[in-house]
Amino acid sequence: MNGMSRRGLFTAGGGLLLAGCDQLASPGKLKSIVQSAEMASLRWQRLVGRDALAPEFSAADLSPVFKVNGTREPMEAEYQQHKAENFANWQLAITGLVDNPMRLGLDELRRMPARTQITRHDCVEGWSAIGQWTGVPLGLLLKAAAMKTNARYVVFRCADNYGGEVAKGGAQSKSIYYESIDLIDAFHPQTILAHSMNGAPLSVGHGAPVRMRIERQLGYKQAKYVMGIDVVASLAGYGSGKGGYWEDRGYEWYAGI
Ligand SMILES: Nc1nc2c(c(=O)[nH]1)N[C@H]1C(S)=C(S)[C@@H](COP(=O)(O)O)O[C@H]1N2
Ligand SMILES: [Mo]
Repeated sequence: MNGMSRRGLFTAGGGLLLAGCDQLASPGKLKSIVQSAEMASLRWQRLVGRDALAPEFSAADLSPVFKVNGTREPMEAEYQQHKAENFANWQLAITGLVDNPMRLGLDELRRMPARTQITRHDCVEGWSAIGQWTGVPLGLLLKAAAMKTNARYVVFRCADNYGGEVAKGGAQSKSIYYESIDLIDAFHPQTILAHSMNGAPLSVGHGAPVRMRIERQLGYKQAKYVMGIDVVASLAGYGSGKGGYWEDRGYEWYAGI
């Protein structure tokens, strides 16, 4: 990322955030959307209200216990090293179809404009919990990275090699946990890269140093331990190509709630 736009991200961040949809509405982008077969489905998604906000709650509603699910701590050497250094040398990479690829440290992310939201997390396994999340709106980061007009999806690459929990019959073939969303969810105002939960730095169990909150989607879309964000035109290069660790195992890619 060049110096100018990096400064812009920190000093004019609020402005960038408000202009978060410019990227989608730029003439080149609009042209590529109109020309694509996706136009019909995008129009349909607008009709059914993909941009509506998920309900938000008050501090009194916070769950006394918020379950840790899936990976509880990535044991991979790279993650363990970052954890031992308290994530001081960890950097989030934003790469792919962007004009300004970026690497951002945890301190930098913490200094950026943030959104705080108290929302309900719904896991397909049948439990829910209400938590408070604080983090950088993903749209702000994508705006600063300047997506190219052929961008279609945002992929979150996680630190953990997940094989399922032994107690649930898992731990057979492990593969990197990853997730992906389209640009509507990417620019949704409640889609944030959370670095804090319930007012404290994110714990390892809940996804330190940063995890996604995509509040209109189910639990398995809420990628923990995000190491990299790739802007892509196709999901083919990841896992089995279905857009996520659980999607590759039969779950829906669009897990809207
Ligand atoms: N990297 C990673 N992200 C993940 C998972 C995981 O195993 N690894 N599990 C998912 C599932 S199924 C749920 S319900 C939530 C659990 O988040 P929590 O541990 O903060 O409750 O994380 C999601 N994100
Ligand atoms: Mo889940």
